[in-house]
Amino acid sequence: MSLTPKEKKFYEENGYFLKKGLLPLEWINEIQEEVENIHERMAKQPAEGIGISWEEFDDPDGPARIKQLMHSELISPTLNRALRSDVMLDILESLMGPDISLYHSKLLPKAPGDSTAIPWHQDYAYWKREDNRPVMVNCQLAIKEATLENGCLQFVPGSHKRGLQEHERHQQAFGVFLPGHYQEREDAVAIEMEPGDGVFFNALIIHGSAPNRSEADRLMNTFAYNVTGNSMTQCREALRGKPLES
Ligand SMILES: O=C(O)CCC(=O)C(=O)O
Repeated sequence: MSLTPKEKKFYEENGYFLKKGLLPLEWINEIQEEVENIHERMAKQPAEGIGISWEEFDDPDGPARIKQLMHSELISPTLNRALRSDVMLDILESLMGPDISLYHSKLLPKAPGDSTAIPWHQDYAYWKREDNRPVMVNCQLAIKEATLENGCLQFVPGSHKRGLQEHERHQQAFGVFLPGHYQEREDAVAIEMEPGDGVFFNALIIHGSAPNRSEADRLMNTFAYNVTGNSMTQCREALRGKPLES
């Protein structure tokens, strides 16, 4: 399942591309089962090898809610299967060439709450080093429905062509962001998704998301991929193409 020339052109011009029905619903059901009660389970006993950032709500007695769970492939065998599947790698190959490495996989539950917006940012602001280029590609997979109400991803189409902009830097999850944090932007488009859809996006596109104003978790997973060798510290595992050099 590679991209058609028209789909690829859309990605190149806009900096993102939404692939409807990227993964079969059976896989999505399995992922949903594997991450069931994830907040409670990880609060009790975090799994080995993962990293969690918790939401910071005003009520200190409220239940602990995960904002971001890094290395989610370690807690979900189906996410691990999905990130290396031919479906995923064939699309990535058409966007970034054959030398594909995993950079990370992270679960983004986004609990309901006023403070759960993700500020506008470009991912390359986190990843830039002297020895790399912004050739990374992300895929955000919908595990549950994503809507504007529950805080789906929003992109500023074409903003990847403007280069890397100056970001503010704070010591917290999603602490690198453009001036103004999150506010509605007229030039942004909301990417509403159904379970199984995946949106691919460029490391330089400006994106963010509104707070979750619904009653339930939004549930997404972002897989970040790098071109193998484009800064070794930013490749976790070669998935296709050249093996990682030691
Ligand atoms: O999940 C979101 O709403 C934003 C995620 C994001 O910005 C990212 O993974 O870079």
